[in-house]
Amino acid sequence: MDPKLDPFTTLLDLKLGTFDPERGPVQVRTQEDLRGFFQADPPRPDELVYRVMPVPVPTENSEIQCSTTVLEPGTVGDEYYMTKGHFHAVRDRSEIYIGLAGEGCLVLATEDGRHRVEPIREGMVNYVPGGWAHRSVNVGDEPLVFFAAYVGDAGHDYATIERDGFPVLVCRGDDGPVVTDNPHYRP
Ligand code: S6P
Ligand code: ZN
Repeated sequence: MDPKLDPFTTLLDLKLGTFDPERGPVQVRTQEDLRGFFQADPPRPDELVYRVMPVPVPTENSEIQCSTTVLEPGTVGDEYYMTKGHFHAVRDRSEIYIGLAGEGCLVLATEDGRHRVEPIREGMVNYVPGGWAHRSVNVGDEPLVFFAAYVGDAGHDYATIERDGFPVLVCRGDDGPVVTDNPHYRP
């Protein structure tokens, strides 16, 4: 075959989640960007919630996309800072997360309403099978940093999550994180 890409190398800072050199534009998500994903309205709309550092490649299933995510500590209402969460647009596409720093959890859900909550910590590898929506949540006091690699043509379906939510919420309790049923799941 005639190769489509040339090889490349970048240095990943295992604590900060940054690439040197950067491979693509950093995506920034503020509280305002997450309006409708948290139960409460954003109290500080301009405040940074997370950044995604991508290593873009063609969006074809012969390629492997990867990125790091840095999710700040914080809450909106009782809910810990979290990513929007998504199904892959091509539903059966899978993904791997590797925890680099901080303390978090990965909330997963199927279209028929099953859910799982898995830990994200330094050195942990999470496998996200096709068909499972996924959202990461920072339940600690430091940034949560993880690396993700996924099938190139997976794409992202955020609209289903914005409409239906996840079956459970991860909230700050008196003695730490509490996972509760989401009263607004699939209104
Ligand atoms: C991509 C992968 C991650 C997320 C990132 C931000 O498939 O799951 O790179 O994109 O953690 O989350 P979200 O839900 O805003 O894309
Ligand atoms: Zn994904």
